[in-house]
Amino acid sequence: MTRWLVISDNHGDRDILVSLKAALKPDTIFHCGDSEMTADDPWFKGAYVVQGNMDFDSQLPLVQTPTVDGCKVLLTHGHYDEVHWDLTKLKLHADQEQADLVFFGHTHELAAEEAGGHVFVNPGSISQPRGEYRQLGGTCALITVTPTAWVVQYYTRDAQPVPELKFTFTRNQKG
Ligand SMILES: [Mn+2]
Repeated sequence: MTRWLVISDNHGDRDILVSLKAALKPDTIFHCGDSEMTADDPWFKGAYVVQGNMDFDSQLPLVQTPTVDGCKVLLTHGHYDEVHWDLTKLKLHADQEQADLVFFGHTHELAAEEAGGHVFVNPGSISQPRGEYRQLGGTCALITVTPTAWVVQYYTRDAQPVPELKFTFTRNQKG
């Protein structure tokens, strides 16, 4: 069982990344972009991170597709997949990559759903939230990976779990 932190769109608010890493102690970190930090920032050491539309360090990759703990992940900010519109393009991208999990940001609205054999997680913006849950003041997602499930639990900036924002997805058993 491992715990992954998925976080996005802190827009230069580096302090919140530091405090959440310390509080949640994740095994692996995925940053979905718009950090407004540079690729060599020590906070990113050991983390998977991509470039958002507000990131100008070309050392940051646009897409990452690592296999972590036996799960194929598609990590992307989402602006090139036009996620502001709907998830049509992102779903095609996920099909192409045969991704189990897709982590994206850009909309600043949290979302967790299964579609077409992929689990899509938008952690929301930790610093500039929009949409239905913006009153939480910013969110990230902590995913507990077990052999049979991904449990997505959203957290607030003060590292408190939001009870109604917990989603369990059964892992496809691929032989
Ligand atoms: Mn953003």
